[in-house]
Amino acid sequence: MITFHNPLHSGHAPVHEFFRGERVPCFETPTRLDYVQEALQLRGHGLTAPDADCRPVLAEVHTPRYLAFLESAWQQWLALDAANGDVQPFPSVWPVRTLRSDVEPLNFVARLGLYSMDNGTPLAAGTWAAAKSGADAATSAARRVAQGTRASFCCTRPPGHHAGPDFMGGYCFLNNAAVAAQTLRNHGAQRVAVLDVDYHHGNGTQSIFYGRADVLFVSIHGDPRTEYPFYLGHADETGAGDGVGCNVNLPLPAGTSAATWFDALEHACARITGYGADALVISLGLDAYEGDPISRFALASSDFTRLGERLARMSLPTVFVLEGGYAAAELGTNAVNVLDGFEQV
Ligand code: SP5
Ligand code: ZN
Repeated sequence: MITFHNPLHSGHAPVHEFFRGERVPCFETPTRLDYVQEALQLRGHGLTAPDADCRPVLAEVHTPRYLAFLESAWQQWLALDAANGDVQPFPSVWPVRTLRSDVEPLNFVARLGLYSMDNGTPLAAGTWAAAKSGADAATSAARRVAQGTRASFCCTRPPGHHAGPDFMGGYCFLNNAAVAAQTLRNHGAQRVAVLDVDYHHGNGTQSIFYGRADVLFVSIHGDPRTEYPFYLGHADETGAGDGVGCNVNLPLPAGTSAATWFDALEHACARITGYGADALVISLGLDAYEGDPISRFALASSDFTRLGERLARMSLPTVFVLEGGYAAAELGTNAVNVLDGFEQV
């Protein structure tokens, strides 16, 4: 499968995140992508450099002030104190209910809180360049499919599906799947479906398209009553305004078996068929894997082959976009199993 990689991903290499108030090593590491690229090459998939600029489409899925903040966030951090080059910035205050988010504070950490949904998404020196280059790869992958290629894979990190119109979160900065979906729309697809199979609900993608009828968002994920991102992803979120009926959440309890997960996948596929999508974007998180260190579904590596086979039977032009998956050593096998399963049908 034609695979667009992200040549700048390793510049995004924060060291630690927080778990229950303590610093722990980051789960979302450059090593993850090394494993995926190694598996791709071993199994005969080449790596192609991005050949499109995401800028125009980025402006269709994120707000100008968020993009302006993110692009210069690291320089803003260094401007506070030159010694900050060795320190990761984290937000410490957020504009929750009753507080104003329309006025940008002059204080950097307050701005960081304005544009973040959590304190689990550390910035590093190369974050913007890595995220931008990843969105270029997503644009490139979608264009290739719009030009008639059956399927493509955007092999990138940091992931994207938690990033909303104007915020980062859940290790995500720019929403690569939304960029891919919008690119397909801009190149002739009338109706695009995004199917999110990451363990965590794709709150950012949902929010970006929630009021639109031209993009269907369908997600299978851990029940947000117990699983991150907690505050979105319930079954009663079905879209708003023009987008009523174009959002489908299929939350499953932590501990759900592969058999039950595949039942939900059948339901998801039926909804996509019923919608009449003419192109498909897969938010391909591999953290539904039984060995994932931060997730609690039970898919085996062989189940990812089955997933790819089932997606191929949708018979839609398909763009795969890498999201989460933190069992790094198995990530390559699991991701490429999906792609090979797809191509074997
Ligand atoms: C793209 C994606 O998969 N983002 C996931 C973000 C999850 N952030 C919360 C991580 C919580 C880590 N909990 C550690 C439990 C260790 N036992
Ligand atoms: Zn995830």
